[in-house]
This record gives sequence, structure tokens and C-alpha cells, in this order.
Amino acid sequence: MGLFDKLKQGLKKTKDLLRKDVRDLFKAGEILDEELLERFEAQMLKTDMGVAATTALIEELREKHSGRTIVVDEIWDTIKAKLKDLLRGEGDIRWDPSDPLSPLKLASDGPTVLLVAGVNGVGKTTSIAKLAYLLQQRGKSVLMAAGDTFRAAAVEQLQKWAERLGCPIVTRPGGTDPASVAYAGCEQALEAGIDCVIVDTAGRLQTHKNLMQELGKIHRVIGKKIEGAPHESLLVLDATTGQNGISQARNFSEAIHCTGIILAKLDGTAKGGIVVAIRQQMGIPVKYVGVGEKLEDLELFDPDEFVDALFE
Ligand SMILES: Nc1nc2c(ncn2[C@@H]2O[C@H](COP(=O)(O)OP(=O)(O)OP(=O)(O)O)[C@@H](O)[C@H]2O)c(=O)[nH]1
Ligand SMILES: [Mg+2]
Repeated sequence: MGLFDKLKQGLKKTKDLLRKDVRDLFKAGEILDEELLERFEAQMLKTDMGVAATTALIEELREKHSGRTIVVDEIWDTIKAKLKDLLRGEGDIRWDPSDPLSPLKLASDGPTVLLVAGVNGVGKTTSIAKLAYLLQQRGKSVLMAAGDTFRAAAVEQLQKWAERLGCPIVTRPGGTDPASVAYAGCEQALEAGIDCVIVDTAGRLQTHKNLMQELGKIHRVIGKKIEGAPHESLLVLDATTGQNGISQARNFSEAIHCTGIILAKLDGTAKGGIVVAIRQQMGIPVKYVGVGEKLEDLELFDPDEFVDALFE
């Protein structure tokens, strides 16, 4: 299966909603009027793309098609083009869809450090395994640092992935300060000449001040060992939680200056429109989307491909 097909499959629930409930609103030969636009609004909001984006879409449809006879493909093209616009903020760096590592800022010299954080159970550890796999596929060596010292099972989970991927992992006994695990991971990577360190962290609520400070400390300590690190602070959001992700992003960003979002579990939701809301309401780009539980189920996020996959 090609990457694009996998993305389409992962977005199946959202696609179904768009195909059945949205596309069917527009009947060839009818006139596009305000009542129809209202029904369109209600359906689009179900995808969780948010009020602002939905309003922008409606304005575009009104301007281009209001009072005219409906040609379904033309309506669809207008929606797609506008969504692509909305997803690509001005001044955004466009990465290369054919190079899955292009969204990452890699160190020019010495190890690149990726710090991964997020609320409990959103998909951090799984996304780390997927990222490690992606990096390995592109010829990079990876070391994992098991910074979730809060739960014993968390270390085991990461260990299993490391074993499967054949990459070294740094672990410490339960209760160890996670910052020191991250530090040790950086140290070992420097010594062994490893290309990338990925630091796992325990899940935490964005409202928990102490835990946010702990995350800030991990970030600082990494920077002490390797200048300019972490090169990426990736926030993992669970697509099925919809709009709550927005407030998570704000608080995490304060603690670790998030440089990108991994939106996991897009395959489990019809609310794939959350990608649009995130782009609109925050300055942090979605860099990857998770579309399944397997190692290969991480896709680079490209606005054009995403919209095409959603509407094809
Ligand atoms: N369907 C689907 N499931 C996913 C995806 N990413 C993660 N999961 C599943 O979500 C569950 C939680 O994933 P973890 O990676 O353990 O999440 P975590 O954020 O590390 O959790 P904590 O460490 O407990 O905070 C697991 O069952 C994963 O298999 C995804 O993209 N799609
Ligand atoms: Mg975890």
C-alpha cells in the first residue's frame, strides 16, 4: 500500500462523514442558498475543525457559488482549495512530502535530540517508536531515553520497542529524576556517536504546575549537555479528544516551547478536522499524524496531501 493510500485509510472515519453527510448535501442542479450553507455548517462542525475555519469555508462558498446551480465537483474543489489555504499559514516552511524527516530540525553536528511530551495515554511512547523507525529507515542511528520513570510498565514498553528496532536505550530505576535519564541519554549518544536521541516522558496533565516545571527542567538539562538541544520538542495530541487539545498545546508550549505536534490516533476519529482548528488557533505546526498502532503508521503531515486524502 502506498503512503497516500495509508493516509486515506487512516482518515476513513472523517472521510466517511464528509462523503456521506457533507457531499450529499450538495445536489447537482439545485441552487446553493443560505439554508444549504447552514446545513453545511452544522456538518462541518462535526469534524471538529472549529467555528473560524467553518465560517471561512462558508464565506468562500457564498462568494463563489451562492445563487448558482450546483456542480458538485466545483463545490468540492472550492472547499479543498480553501482548506489547503487554511492549513498553510503564511510564512510556514513547506517541507518535502517525499522526505519524511524534512519537518525535523536535525543537528548539523553531533546528536539531534527530540523531546516528546503530552497528556497521559495520548500516544507518546508509540509515536516515539514510529519516529525511531522513520529515522532508522533514513539511515540514522537512534537511542531512546526512558524518561517516564513514573511507571515501571512505561520503561518496559519502551524497552520492547527498542528491542524490536534494535536500538540502544537508556533506563534508570523507577522514581529517578527524569531529567537525569535524559541527560544520561544525551551523554551516551555523544560518546557512541549516535545520530538521534528520543526522550520519552511520563504523561501529565497540562494543568499540573509541578509536572510542567519538571518538563521544563528536562528541557533545560538536555540543553546543558548538548548545545541547541532539544532540537525538537514534540507535543503529542490525541485526535479523538478534539478541541481539548488546544488548551493542552498552550500549556505544554509554555513549559517546553513546542516546535511541532504529532497528532496521534487520527484513524480512530471522525473529527479529523481538528488538524485545521489546531493550525488556526496555534502557532505550532502539525508535523506528523498517527494513523494506526503499527510502526509504519506515522505520516508526515502535508496540507495538500492531507486535504486530497480527506476528499478523494
Ligand atoms: N489507533 C491508534 N492507536 C494509537 C496510535 N498511537 C498510539 N495508539 C495507541 O494508544 C495507546 C496509548 O499509547 P502510548 O504510546 O502508550 O501512549 P502514551 O502517551 O505513551 O501513554 P502514557 O505513557 O501512559 O502517558 C496504545 O494502545 C497505542 O497502541 C494511533 O496513531 N492510532
Ligand atoms: Mg508512554
